Amino acid sequence: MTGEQTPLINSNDEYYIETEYGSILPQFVRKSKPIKYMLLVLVTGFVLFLVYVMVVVLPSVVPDAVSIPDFSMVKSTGIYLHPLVAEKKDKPEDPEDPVKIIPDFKHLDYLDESNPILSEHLDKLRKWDPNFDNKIAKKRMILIGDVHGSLHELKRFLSHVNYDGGKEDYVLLLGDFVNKGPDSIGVINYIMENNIDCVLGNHDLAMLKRYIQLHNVQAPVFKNKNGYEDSHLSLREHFKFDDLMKIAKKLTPEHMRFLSSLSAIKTLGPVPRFNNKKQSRHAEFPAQGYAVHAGLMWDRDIDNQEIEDVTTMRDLLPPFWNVSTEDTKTKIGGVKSVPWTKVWNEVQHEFYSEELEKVNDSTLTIGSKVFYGHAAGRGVTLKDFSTGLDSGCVYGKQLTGTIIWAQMSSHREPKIVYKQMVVDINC
Ligand SMILES: [Mn+2]
Repeated sequence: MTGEQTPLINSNDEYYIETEYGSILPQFVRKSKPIKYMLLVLVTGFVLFLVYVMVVVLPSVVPDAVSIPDFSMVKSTGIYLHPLVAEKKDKPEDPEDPVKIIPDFKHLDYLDESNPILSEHLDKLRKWDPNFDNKIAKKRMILIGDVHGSLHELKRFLSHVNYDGGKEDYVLLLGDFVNKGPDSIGVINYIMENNIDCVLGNHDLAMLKRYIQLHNVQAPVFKNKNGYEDSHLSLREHFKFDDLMKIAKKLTPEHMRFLSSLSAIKTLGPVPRFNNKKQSRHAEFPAQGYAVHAGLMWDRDIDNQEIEDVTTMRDLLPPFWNVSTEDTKTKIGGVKSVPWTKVWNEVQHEFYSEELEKVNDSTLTIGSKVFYGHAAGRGVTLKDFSTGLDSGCVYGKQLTGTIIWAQMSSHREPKIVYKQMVVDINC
């Protein structure tokens, strides 16, 4: 026998163990039994560690599944805009004119409670909103169009408007904060860490549907105040492993707790509107404000909207304009669909003229104004009773938002006015 023989055959042979060429183990190991046993223990330990990593550690890299509670269709922002003192200007200026430069909100103080015009205004708000006393005072509200995973641009926008992290500012994203862009999970983390609120868009819901499929949890329903349920999130199709599925796979229980707290529609309280086509002057009466991703149906009240409409609609179909569509090129009987905002504004203008006849001392708002995203193809669209803010940041265009606040006007008679200015950054 020589050392060249196959070691497997002779592995227990004393001769083999003594041979210089027959083993990969160095001589001092071969000669010492304790060292051999120690080596055996080490190898066994390593194998057990590998098994532990594969069975226990690796599966926990995909976060735990949590069940998704039912959603509220409509929620309040929980804040109100406490009117601010009038800005000090070098020359007198009509306070109802549009604002072009972002005011220095840090140095604009809240109006003092002792001001009689303020207490009259707060009384009106109290009568108008039964939940007013539970609301938190803020200086301004900032609504932002579709972010679509553009974390860097969202941060740049917020620094451009000097966002204070939520102390006296309230920020609301108008849905579709995920998908298409580079860092959807980064956006969700950022909005959770920086007190930013959102309404749900069609892409956000599409992500939740994939989460439901991935973890096989029960699909939640959207609940209206009147108990009406719309089970839009139940799965009607089987999703492949697409980009949204990759995002859904990374959602942690903390992400899910945050996402579950969101609604499809937010009530904003009084918001300014304009009284001419040029948007050059604010109207005398503000409107009741709503935030939603796509739009609202004009023919039903806020507690009877449906999740599919409010997260996907762009147009309304002829002949009765009471059916929504996402496609802006639909024709029925040769008649084209129209933007939902066209019908909405006509209906609100008609209502406005009727209500103007009935104005009394407690009148706070007339009509309803909607802030929405979802329509990058149409870009920023300012109408009396609607403001569209999706300007296609993820397509390299702009990220657009609007700042809304209330302040004392000293022009002509002193009164509280609501103001709105549009701000954008290049993406
Ligand atoms: Mn959308």
